[in-house]
Amino acid sequence: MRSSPNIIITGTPGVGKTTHSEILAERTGLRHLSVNQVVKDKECHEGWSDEYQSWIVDEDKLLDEIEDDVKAGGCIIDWHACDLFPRSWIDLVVVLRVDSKTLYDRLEARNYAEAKLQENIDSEIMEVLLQEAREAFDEEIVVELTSNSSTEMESNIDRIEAWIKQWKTDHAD
Ligand code: DAT
Repeated sequence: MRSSPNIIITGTPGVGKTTHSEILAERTGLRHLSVNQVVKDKECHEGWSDEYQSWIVDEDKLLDEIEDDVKAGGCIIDWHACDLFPRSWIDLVVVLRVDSKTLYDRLEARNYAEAKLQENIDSEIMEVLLQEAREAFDEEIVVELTSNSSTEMESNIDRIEAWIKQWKTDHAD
């Protein structure tokens, strides 16, 4: 039994996963587990895809690499996919959402190539990550939150922080 919950923060690139995760980690003492960083640092990949401009992730290796940490609890898992994580590891799945214009501006600021930019905008419009989360986890642990502005981000963080406190109270000995 873990004494601190595990939370996935997911969504299309640019929605605000890293920003939310970092602030939440600072406020709550939970650990920001950047999957991107683990994939790079621990080489949980089979090389770089030029087409997708991302690592070709070796999911088995990645899961082996993070298993002990996640099983101990208290991880904020930041990744643009969620259906690879075993259900028993996860207590809450937050899917961040952004309107297309805002996402366009954020990805353009990151110098994304037009094709990749468009692919991500389409994915956001089609709610790909939200569907993935709802298919992979019980619906009651999947929460959709909008992240268009810093006011929304503040409110999201307050909500998640309150949820963590409640989880700890409910799971105290
Ligand atoms: P992700 O980790 O999902 O790719 P990020 O946290 O790196 O996204 O954020 C992308 C950019 O958008 C970054 O410059 C911070 C900004 N941003 C994120 N969430 C925001 C919000 N709710 N309001 C304003 N700016 C935000």
